[in-house]
Amino acid sequence: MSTPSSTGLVLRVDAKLCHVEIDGATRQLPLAGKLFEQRSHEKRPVAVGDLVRLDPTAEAIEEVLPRTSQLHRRTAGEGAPRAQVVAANITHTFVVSSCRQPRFQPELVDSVLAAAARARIPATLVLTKHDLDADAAVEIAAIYDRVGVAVLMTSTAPGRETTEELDRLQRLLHENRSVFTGPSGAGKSTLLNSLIPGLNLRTGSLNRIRQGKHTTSHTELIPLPGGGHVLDTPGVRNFGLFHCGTQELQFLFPEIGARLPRCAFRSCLHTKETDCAVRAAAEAGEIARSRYDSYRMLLEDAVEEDAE
Ligand SMILES: Nc1nc2c(ncn2[C@@H]2O[C@H](COP(=O)(O)OP(=O)(O)OP(=O)(O)O)[C@@H](O)[C@H]2O)c(=O)[nH]1
Ligand SMILES: [Mg+2]
Ligand SMILES: [Zn+2]
Repeated sequence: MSTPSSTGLVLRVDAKLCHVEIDGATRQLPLAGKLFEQRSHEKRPVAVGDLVRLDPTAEAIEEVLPRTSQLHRRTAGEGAPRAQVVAANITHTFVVSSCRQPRFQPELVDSVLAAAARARIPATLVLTKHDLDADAAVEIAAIYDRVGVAVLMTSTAPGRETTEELDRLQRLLHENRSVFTGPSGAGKSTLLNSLIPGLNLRTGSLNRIRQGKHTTSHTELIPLPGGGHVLDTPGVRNFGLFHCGTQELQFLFPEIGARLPRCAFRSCLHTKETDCAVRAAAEAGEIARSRYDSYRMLLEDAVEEDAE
């Protein structure tokens, strides 16, 4: 005899209710008050991808089960910074960014890659809109290739599809529970629509994107026919690292951490110090300028973190 299960999978989190999949059906449930009482550095007690347990009445979420992974970012608001869990229990992060329209944003891409590395979640950079500027796409791809990041170049423009890379992406999607994250207008929802038959996510127009309007407004977990799950997320402008000090940060950029032993000082942060192997490599073009600049940007928060 089977009893109704009391464990569900969170598909979407709204202001008051969570959409939860239980026994194949979707229900909208509130969070039990006690979840808000637990002191936490997290902005919300539950995230998309969480497994949750219901209370005895089966009318509210009572407990969030331990996560196997979480991708989180720092949110600046009033008071101390908090962590926003973008996706829970995922096995792959896709950082999706266009090579053009909107412009490629290395600082954002590098921040997400660093956050994924920190959470030990494998990551792939998806460079979209290859049809708009193939040369730029290849140039960007080379930067990431050199530091061991997997890159897929895609185009979903009719007649200009990068079929092989889209097939590879589709295979990865079926093998994983993944998240798509990146700037607004990168083409996250468009890609998912093209890869998943029958999916009809809303996608944006360039005019709206230029006005800074997001199209996807909620993170949504989408079960894929044929296996796997994917989380489509609203575009982000920045992706700060939560509670990450300077010693940890440099190892999130493999090309920087690897050169530390050759710096004159073991405490070198690779900014103004003399005999710095990292700065020398950046000046010689062995470390991409954009990667070094992203590191410098994240270092500002990390220095503050050290001081706390
Ligand atoms: N030329 C070209 N345009 C594309 C491609 N992929 C997406 N677009 C266009 O880019 C625009 C934005 O696409 P969306 O899929 O809405 O972007 P998004 O990343 O989901 O944006 P948010 O939901 O706001 O985060 C749309 O006008 C798409 O048609 C592509 O491969 N080539
Ligand atoms: Mg979208
Ligand atoms: Zn150094």
